[in-house]
Amino acid sequence: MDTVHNLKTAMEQVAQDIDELFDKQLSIPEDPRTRLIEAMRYAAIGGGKRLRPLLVVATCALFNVDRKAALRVGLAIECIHVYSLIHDDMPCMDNDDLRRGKPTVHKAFDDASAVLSGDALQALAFEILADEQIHADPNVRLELVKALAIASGKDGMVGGQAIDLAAETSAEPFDLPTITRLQQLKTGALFGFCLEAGAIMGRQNKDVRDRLKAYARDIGLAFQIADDLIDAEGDEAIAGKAVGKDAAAGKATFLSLLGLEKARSQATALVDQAIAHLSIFGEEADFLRGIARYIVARDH
Ligand code: GRG
Repeated sequence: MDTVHNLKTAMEQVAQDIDELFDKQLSIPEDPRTRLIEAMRYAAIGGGKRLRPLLVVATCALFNVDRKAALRVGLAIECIHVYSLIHDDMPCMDNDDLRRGKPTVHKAFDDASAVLSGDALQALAFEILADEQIHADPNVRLELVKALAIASGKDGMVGGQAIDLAAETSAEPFDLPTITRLQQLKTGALFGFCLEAGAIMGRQNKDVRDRLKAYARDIGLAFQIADDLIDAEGDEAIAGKAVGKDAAAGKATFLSLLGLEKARSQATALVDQAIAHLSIFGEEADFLRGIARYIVARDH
């Protein structure tokens, strides 16, 4: 079987495993929390590419980490990702009606359910990482909790989102270094966690961690350029979300700053560079290489 075929199978398997884990974590209680848990299930189950869990599983596989434990780490990062999508879609932020091909949580439920389901998913991420099923050694669990807190908070995703919101009231459009920093925080930090988590679970040394971090940094930027291209040229039905939003908002993006041709070649160069960081690994890193290529080739 070729790598592309293998990657597709691995993605489908991880998606199924993550759905099953969410289903177990989010059973509907017989009390008035029903609407909250239903909103969490609506957002979390049956959608998305599950790229972040896939990255965790692929990195953990390099170091022969137990797949079940790797999937639980993947579940934690997906909780953070889903919470960020729910909150980002709300009227006070991006105000979107469509996500993963269906109405956004505040549309299907209401604003309060969207806030609370996002909040509860965020808390659930840390509950999962702190649980003994992740790793027998509490130091490993603590390291994971700290890494995810940094990646998702003010020095990571939320910080990036705040810079993004600041762009709307900025007198000048943001320049390339500012957009790069914004994206490294907003989307790159969570990718960074996925690779770092694999290294933490596999108890790797600094050199290996640095290489994996460098891979994550490059695929994070390539992912964002691909996202800009989907927004500019993509199809709403395939993307599963509104497209054409950046240009309509007059937003500075990699695409608006670099132009179509340069943005495409930059994405390809970033993927090549990401793959070069994996040179210390043999064929056990082929999944990570395949994911890097997939990130720029995707249409949704
Ligand atoms: C609201 C705290 C807070 C943060 C929001 C990540 C984010 C920050 C907002 C999401 C908005 C957005 C479209 C960001 C661009 C990149 C991105 C994260 C796209 C969605 O990720 P995919 O393509 O989504 O992995 P799926 O649905 O496949 O999981």
